[in-house]
Amino acid sequence: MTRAGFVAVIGAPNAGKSTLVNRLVGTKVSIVTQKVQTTRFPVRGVAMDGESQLVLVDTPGIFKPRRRLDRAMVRAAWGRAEDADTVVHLVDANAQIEVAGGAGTPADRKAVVDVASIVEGLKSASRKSILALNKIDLLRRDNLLALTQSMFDAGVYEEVFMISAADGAGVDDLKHRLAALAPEGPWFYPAEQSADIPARLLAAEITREKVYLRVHEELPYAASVQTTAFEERRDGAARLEQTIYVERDGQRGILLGKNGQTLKWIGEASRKELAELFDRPVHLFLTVKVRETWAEDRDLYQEMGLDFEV
Ligand SMILES: Nc1nc2c(ncn2[C@@H]2O[C@H](COP(=O)(O)OP(=O)(O)OP(=O)(O)O)[C@@H](O)[C@H]2O)c(=O)[nH]1
Ligand SMILES: [Mg+2]
Repeated sequence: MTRAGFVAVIGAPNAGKSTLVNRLVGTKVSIVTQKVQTTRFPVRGVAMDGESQLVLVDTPGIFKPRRRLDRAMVRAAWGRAEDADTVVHLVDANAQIEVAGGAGTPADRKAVVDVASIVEGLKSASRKSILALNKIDLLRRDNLLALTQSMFDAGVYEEVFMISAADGAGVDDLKHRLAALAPEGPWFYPAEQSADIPARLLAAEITREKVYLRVHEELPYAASVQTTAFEERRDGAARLEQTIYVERDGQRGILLGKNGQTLKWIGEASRKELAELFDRPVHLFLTVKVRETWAEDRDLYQEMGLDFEV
């Protein structure tokens, strides 16, 4: 008898959701950076565990949204949680413990507030979920006991796992448990498929990841990437054209860098990874355009599978 289930991984921004989904799947399906709000739309990865198939749904971080795009992201995350057979609430345990001990960065304190609001959300939706305390490679195990206890007291979790998505500790245990919880039924995808994201969208994501990695300040939130052409050439190579949209002229300058060096680095890093991913030579052509209102562009939301009206 086969099993197949949808597992939504939700959590505050930067908790490590995409890192966890990639690790469970065993390949990169969703981009990862050190910045919050990296993931902008739900991404599906597929993992097999014995006769069980897990469709892992990586979601955007849940936080207090302001802009239209933020609202759409948060809405999408809760929507996927609602639809899933199992919800994993992933928490950056290190941030929680730092703040509880009176330390922590402003980002850690923000994460604590976001986690509290997610617990409230789960409560009001009467949604039982699995708590996964992440980033345990950064802390001592005895520090985790108090955190586990206090989070369990919220009454919204059925079980707890302590993991490191980064080094893989505890991830197999979590995977086996998720596989056992999957409902009986036929698989949704062929066993060898690991991702379900259109190639041009994935290609745009890889370039956006390089933008985030290279340009650290406020610019990432002001940037978006679109693949405008994707051609298979006769010689077996792929030829891609992408546009990076930014909101202001100054941001265009930052992205280009001196003599175009920054953009060149981004293009080269992305091209290399795309060649590996698509297993063929890639020719990548990047253009930077200023479009103050890209985040108000209906088509973009449709492409990302997000609701425009939220
Ligand atoms: N030390 C450590 N770092 C981790 C772990 N898991 C993720 N990270 C790091 O945490 C940062 C955020 O990881 P992501 O996977 O992008 O987090 P996310 O929850 O998907 O973030 P958003 O998409 O912005 O909501 C990255 O720098 C990761 O390398 C972990 O287990 N240990
Ligand atoms: Mg993410």
